[in-house]
Amino acid sequence: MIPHQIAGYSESTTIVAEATPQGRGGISILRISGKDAFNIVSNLLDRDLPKPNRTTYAKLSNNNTLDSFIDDVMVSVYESPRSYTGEDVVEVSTHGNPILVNEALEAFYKEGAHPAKPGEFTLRAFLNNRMDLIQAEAVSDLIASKSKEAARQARKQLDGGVGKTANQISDMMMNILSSCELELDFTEEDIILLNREEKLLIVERIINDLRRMISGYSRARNLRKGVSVAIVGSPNVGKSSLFNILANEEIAIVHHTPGTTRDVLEAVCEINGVHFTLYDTAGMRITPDEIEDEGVTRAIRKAESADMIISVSAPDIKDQIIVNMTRKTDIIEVINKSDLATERKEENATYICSTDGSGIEELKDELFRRVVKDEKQGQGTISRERHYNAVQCAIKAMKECREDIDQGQPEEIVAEQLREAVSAMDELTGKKRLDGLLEEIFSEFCIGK
Ligand SMILES: Nc1nc2c(ncn2[C@@H]2O[C@H](COP(=O)(O)OP(=O)(O)OP(=O)(O)O)[C@@H](O)[C@H]2O)c(=O)[nH]1
Ligand SMILES: [Mg+2]
Repeated sequence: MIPHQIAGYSESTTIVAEATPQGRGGISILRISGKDAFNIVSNLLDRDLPKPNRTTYAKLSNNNTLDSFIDDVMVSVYESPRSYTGEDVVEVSTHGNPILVNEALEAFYKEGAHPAKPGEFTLRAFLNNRMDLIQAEAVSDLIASKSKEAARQARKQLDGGVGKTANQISDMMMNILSSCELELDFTEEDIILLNREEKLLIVERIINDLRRMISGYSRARNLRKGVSVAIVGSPNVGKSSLFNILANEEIAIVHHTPGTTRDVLEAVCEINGVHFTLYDTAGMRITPDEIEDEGVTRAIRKAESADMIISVSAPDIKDQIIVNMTRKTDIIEVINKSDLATERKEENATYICSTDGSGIEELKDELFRRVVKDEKQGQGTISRERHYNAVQCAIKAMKECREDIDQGQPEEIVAEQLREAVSAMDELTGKKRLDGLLEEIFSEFCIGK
């Protein structure tokens, strides 16, 4: 964990950690960052460090022991400020063996390096203005992404487009704000830098730009987090059969006895690069069987918490439950056993047959379509609730600001709303550091990043 008081966080230490996953492999990379990085590493090598942005072969030894040789290594040097963290950084590649890595780490500790905490390298990059907070989050998202589209989105976010858009909007806010403040300072002299119409025009533009920023949010959030889908319906409609097809694996027991599934079963699948987590559930009915009844309770709970529901019915099953959730959830109506249907009269339903697989591709397309909706993936797309809330807060302040200008309210009142909007944008990019926020964001990281 990052120290509680980020404000008092000390960057004066030199930190080290394994940047590659722990375990055996081709190579392991140890990353050292801080003002003593060059000294610490060069004390343990049989030759000088290479020039910045170069790599050299060397022997790494632990000076303090008799049998001091550790490994043949490759050493890369990045000089401040042109490094990941903005500090002096050295990366040492050893053979990929945890024993060697630990020996090398111990040697670096002895020379004065401290073990890095999760996300501490990226935290330093942020504190040294190598990236804004949204980019730092994108690093974490990129590492954690579970699907191709999620990785692509995080990669795009890492380019800093969102932060740039936020700063441009913030500049426009500042433009009106400084005009208001100057007018306040020179009330006697009747100075007007931006007239009412000009201010309103800029405010309108800001509101539009902010709206554009959040327009792709739900799509981006779904791509980032993946989408949970509960398959629900009456017993025997073929929920487990459908679950197995989508999961591409025989996970659930399929049987003609109603009430076969009781536990909630989980599987993942990727559709067009989007990550879905599927849940098969017990058929919903009133039952005297205590165990099955508990299954039904769990099915309802899962249906309530899932992002999306596939509500399955079948032509041969009477008394089918109708899923009517109080919460606004995407419900996809599916009619299974289309081979038994004499006609297809439900226009809004997707007809499938789990025994021969027909209609499954259409259902997958529908799932994908519901996730991406009609939203376009823009440059300035935000992907976290934190981003969304900050932009919403700025929109609210700007709308009030528009009203105040419109009604000819005093400059102090207009300025107050503008300050609030600027502050929301600063929270978004991390210029304003909120208590606990950095800790929360960076503790999601793995060690070595
Ligand atoms: N004709 C036909 N039978 C199907 C189809 N899909 C499933 N079945 C049959 O319907 C029966 C029930 O299938 P399941 O997948 O176990 O149904 P379920 O909804 O999971 O049932 P519970 O777990 O009891 O709630 C099995 O005998 C399946 O072989 C289909 O598309 N056509
Ligand atoms: Mg089942």
